[in-house]
Amino acid sequence: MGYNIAQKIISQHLLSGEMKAGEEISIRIDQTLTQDATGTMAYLQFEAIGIPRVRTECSVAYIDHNTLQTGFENADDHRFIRTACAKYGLYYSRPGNGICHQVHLERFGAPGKTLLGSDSHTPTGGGIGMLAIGAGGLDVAVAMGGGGFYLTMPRVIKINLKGRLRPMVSAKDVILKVLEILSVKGGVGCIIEYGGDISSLSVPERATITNMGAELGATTSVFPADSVTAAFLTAQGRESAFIPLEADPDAEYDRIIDLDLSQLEPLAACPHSPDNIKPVSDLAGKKIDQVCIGSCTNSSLLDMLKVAKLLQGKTVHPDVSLVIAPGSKQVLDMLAKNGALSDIISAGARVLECACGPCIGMGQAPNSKGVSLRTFNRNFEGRSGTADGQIYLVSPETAVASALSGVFTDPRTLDVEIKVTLPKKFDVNDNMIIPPLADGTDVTVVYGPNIKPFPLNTALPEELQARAVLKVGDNITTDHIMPAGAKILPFRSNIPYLSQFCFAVCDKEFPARAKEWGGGFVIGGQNYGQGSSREHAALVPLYLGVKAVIAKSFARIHAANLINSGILPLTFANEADYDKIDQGDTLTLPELRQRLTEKQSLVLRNETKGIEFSLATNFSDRQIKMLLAGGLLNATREQ
Ligand code: MIC
Ligand code: SF4
Repeated sequence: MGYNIAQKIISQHLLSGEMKAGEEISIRIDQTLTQDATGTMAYLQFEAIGIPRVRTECSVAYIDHNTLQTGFENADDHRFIRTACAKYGLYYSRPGNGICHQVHLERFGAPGKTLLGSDSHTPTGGGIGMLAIGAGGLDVAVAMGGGGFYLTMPRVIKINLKGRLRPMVSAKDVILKVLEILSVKGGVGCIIEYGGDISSLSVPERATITNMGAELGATTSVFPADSVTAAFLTAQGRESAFIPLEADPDAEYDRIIDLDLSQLEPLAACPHSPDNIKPVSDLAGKKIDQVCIGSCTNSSLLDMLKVAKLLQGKTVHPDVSLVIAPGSKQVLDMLAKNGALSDIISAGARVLECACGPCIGMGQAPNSKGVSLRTFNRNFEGRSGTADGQIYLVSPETAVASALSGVFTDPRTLDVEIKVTLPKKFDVNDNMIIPPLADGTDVTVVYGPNIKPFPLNTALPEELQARAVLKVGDNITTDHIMPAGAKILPFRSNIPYLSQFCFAVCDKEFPARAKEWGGGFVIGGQNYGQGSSREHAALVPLYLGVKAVIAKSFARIHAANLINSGILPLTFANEADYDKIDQGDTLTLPELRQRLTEKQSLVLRNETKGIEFSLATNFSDRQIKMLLAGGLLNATREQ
């Protein structure tokens, strides 16, 4: 039997385990990336591991999230990361150079390579044929030190494409359609592999699609590497990085979904979930307040050229604020040189620096109850910075058409034709990327006062007894658990400070209650911890004394982050048992160490209700070791 693309890359990087769906495997990581909001923790952890220099082919630290600098914290963190890069042998992409995923695609991504990034949208690299996976900072720190990355061998779903997108229908509409089909948990445990007739899709379009595979909960998404990929790499002056990559003709898939591009129409993900999809034509006429264009999903030169063309000679509607953040310095520079930037500025767009910006709530919060159309990838409640903001995810074409009219507008109703092609040569100027030093031993890493030690768990006791300190429903995101945004994000290196905001979106009293009750258990529904890779959503609960999360199911990265921190992610053997726990109940997990070691199912006793039921566990030996030791760092030290 032949291999699909995912299996090909995995087999070439396999360090341990069997390539059988559901089995734990580990793979060698060629490249890593971090961004600043997860990076500070990752470099502190790298230091704690104690390896003098990174052992990957290439590791890059980007500064793109925390760039508002309303106080000293952001700039201090940038300096910490810059000096850590110099000491430990990493590339440093300076603030202003762009969003990690966009820059990595332009300047470092390469087909057939593995990339591990401390950001959930690392699968953007799948657009160029990489196996690019998002993970918590500690997993990335281990990979930087040359350690393998452990994951469950995923099932592979093929999306078989045919036809071509019609005018004004966009790559964004492709992935919104896939989200409609599969939902935000439909990709859990899977790699999404695209195939069929992909020749009409450019690399940036493919990257938009693989980027938002994160919203499916997928391990990653990947496209073949073909002549389109080769042309993109050549245009970036990196033709030597190209290798062709396609699935074997007899490759097998766990599921095949046929998608006819020519049948797609402009779509929108409605509040507050990326899989809450409606056709834009159904929303037509609805008044809007704000439009934001950018983020790692839709900030490429191709996107921006389309936007500029549609804005040319027009003015943004008086009731709408239009903000645009190009994805990288290369994009912004080329827009400036070819005049497209002037079209954007004259139309009245507010041009932001090349960074994540409003996507992570760093400014540009909409007005109260404001309807905001964004080309971003997440519309979780409160993420925009306005608690009752109504965020819709749309394509750049829909975004501009609506910004001009002041209401939701299907871009196909515009009387314009846009034909935009990528240049044969991008303007390459890596002057904002500081390459690694040959020898960093003499460099002193500089820590600012905002950098506080991260919490470390202790070995698991034989029995755990605590109260259900919080009970939440399905699809809880890491933005619920540990919100971001302008007021909180600057404190990513300061867990004690962050802890005041833990679960603030669900229950403002949670941090105080957790302190008063001495921590406890969190009870969750389906797909607990979906969304970002931020390990702060594990470290902060750890700091507040959370011992276990008992849920119907978990998102991949968050479950791994919990285990790395020594917090037990446990699932109900019978989902209906979720109803048998109320917030405040006292719960006991007896004979914990013994049952885990012997791989028996765990028992949960609800002391308040006088009942007990079993929990399903499916931990690997490695995970059990970590849980017993109180997390990955403790387990490593024990070894
Ligand atoms: C996000 O989009 O939520 C983030 C901010 O990029 C996160 C990482 C973080 O929380 O720092 C992600 O997607 O992993
Ligand atoms: Fe940045 Fe938004 Fe992309 Fe996260 S999703 S990396 S915040 S642009």
